[in-house]
Amino acid sequence: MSDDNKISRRDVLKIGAVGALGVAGSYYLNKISPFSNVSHAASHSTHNEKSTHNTHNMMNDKTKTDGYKMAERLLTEFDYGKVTKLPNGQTLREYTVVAMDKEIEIAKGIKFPGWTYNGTIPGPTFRCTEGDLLRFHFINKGSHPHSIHFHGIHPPKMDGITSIYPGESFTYEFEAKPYGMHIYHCHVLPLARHIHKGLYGNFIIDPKTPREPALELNMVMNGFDIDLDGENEFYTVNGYAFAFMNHPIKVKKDQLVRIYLSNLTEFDLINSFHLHANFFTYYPTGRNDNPSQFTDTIMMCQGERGIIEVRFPYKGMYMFHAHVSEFAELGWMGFFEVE
Ligand SMILES: [Cu+2]
Repeated sequence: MSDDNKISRRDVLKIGAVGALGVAGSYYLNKISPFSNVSHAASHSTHNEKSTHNTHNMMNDKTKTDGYKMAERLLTEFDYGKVTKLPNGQTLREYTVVAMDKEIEIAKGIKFPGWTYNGTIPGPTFRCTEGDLLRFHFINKGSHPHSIHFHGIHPPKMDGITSIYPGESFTYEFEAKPYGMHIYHCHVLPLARHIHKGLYGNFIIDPKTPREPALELNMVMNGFDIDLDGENEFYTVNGYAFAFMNHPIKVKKDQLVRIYLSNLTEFDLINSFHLHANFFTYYPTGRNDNPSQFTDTIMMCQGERGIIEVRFPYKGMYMFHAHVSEFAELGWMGFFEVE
């Protein structure tokens, strides 16, 4: 079949996106049009070629833009909530989560009209310990209905499949279980659009016996479809293209590094994490009782997540990136600088 008469899954998604976004979608298309190297009509292969010149500039940008600062902050910031003790001794953690529309800088000079939790893409990294009682006070100040769907074990009525309309609020309450590396995201239809616009993040439930001390890093793999054609023009970790390429993550030789990694990339079936010149131990879903892997490359479908543990035996620069070459060239690559 030629490309002309083939109706792809992406074409179907496109129709869905236009139908759902209507006037707002057109507005954003017009708004981003000055960024001429991302053509609305371009196919996946051609926009990759067109992006080459700009991405080369982005790869060599050492300035600390707002977008970069957000990605850097999300790398090491964990939200433990407001902590109190209940009469029965249980720890209660309360979080306030506000859905809001916000423009996010996702590459140098490129703004994405995001739907966010608390103003960042990805949203905050919620963290707690197995057995804690969690209360997420969700307030929708956005322009569309949203929800929070948590992965984990909880009563179905706390599962976040019911729309919370703009101006409304809802409190999700459940006990944190099982321990591991989880995610959360909006679960309102059309799902691809609500997730892709930025409503997702990592959700870590620590085991009751703490893990070994380490340099802990939070990484969410994602993509941005800035022209709303159902294909991503940028791929990142933590929301900013080439963030850790231009500003390498500093680690110490032989130090234990633990990465909480998830894939929330919409429209592409898989994403991956590849580390150069080293091997790591990978724990799927952050479970020590799952069979682990000792490797330098893992792949993840959307929603898949896990924990990477690694030590660097030599000083120097270690590259890491998606092993899907196109994703790497469109923003998803970085360095560890071992000192
Ligand atoms: Cu939503």
